[in-house]
Amino acid sequence: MNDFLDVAVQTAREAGKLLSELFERPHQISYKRPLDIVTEGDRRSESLITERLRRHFPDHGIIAEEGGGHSSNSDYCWYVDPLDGTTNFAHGFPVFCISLGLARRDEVVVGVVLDPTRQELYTAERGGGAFLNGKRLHVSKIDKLAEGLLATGFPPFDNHHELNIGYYLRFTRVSHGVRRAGSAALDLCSVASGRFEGFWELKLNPWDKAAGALLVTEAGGRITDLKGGPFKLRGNEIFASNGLVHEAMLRVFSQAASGDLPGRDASLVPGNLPVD
Ligand code: 2AM
Ligand code: CA
Repeated sequence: MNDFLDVAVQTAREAGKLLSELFERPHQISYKRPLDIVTEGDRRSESLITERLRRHFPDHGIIAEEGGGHSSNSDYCWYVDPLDGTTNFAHGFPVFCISLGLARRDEVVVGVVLDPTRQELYTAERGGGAFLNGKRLHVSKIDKLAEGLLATGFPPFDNHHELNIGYYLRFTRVSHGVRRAGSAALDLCSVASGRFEGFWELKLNPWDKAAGALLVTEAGGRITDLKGGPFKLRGNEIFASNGLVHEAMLRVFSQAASGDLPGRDASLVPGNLPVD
């Protein structure tokens, strides 16, 4: 397993160097479909990563966001996000990462996430703990939702926006706030490192969450779907927390789903805001 982790770390570092160089230059943006962008960074990082993984593990499968992967009969498959946070990268907002997860028969066994801006390397092996730059990670000890900092995301091409805005509104009212920084893999790492108490998102792909999900569980956190059922790598929903605020957050999802959303307050319209 060490070899898998070592190659993933080395590969992520090389891709991180490439993305850092490209980040300093003007970006050429193309559209996969309306609102869904891709940059030279996504493509070149993916070519580099898939080339390295193929060279070291020729029989492993690779599923990569920009389509550079290949299937195989092996039990092992790499989930590659060569640039998580593409929209941030394209706009010069320095919150993006590389995410590499190795699954054995759909169970993630190795996870590596590199934030090249902060030089933060997150690593995990199943059963071996989670680490940030070599230092052991633990989820936070905050056990009250009212004292928690949360995160979510809104993929640009998502017909669940309205549902998630309902959750966003509710959680904003009952916590220290809900961040929406634009990289699901980094959000999951922030749950693992104790910066966030919880994170959820409705429509992610396996490459966004494979590595981060392992980081969270290896740091002592909990991952389910939004109803508390088992997390599925190929499923739509992900809800990760430090475990301590999990049940309280599940209650909020269930209240919101049953239609118990906060009502509109007529006084809260522009030009008519209350003065403190
Ligand atoms: P990306 O930057 O690799 O595309 C933000 O909420 C999260 O959603 C990011 O992790 C982002 O990953 C992901 N995302 C962006 N576009 C998406 C799409 N069209 N479908 C699903 N997820 C997407
Ligand atoms: Ca991506």
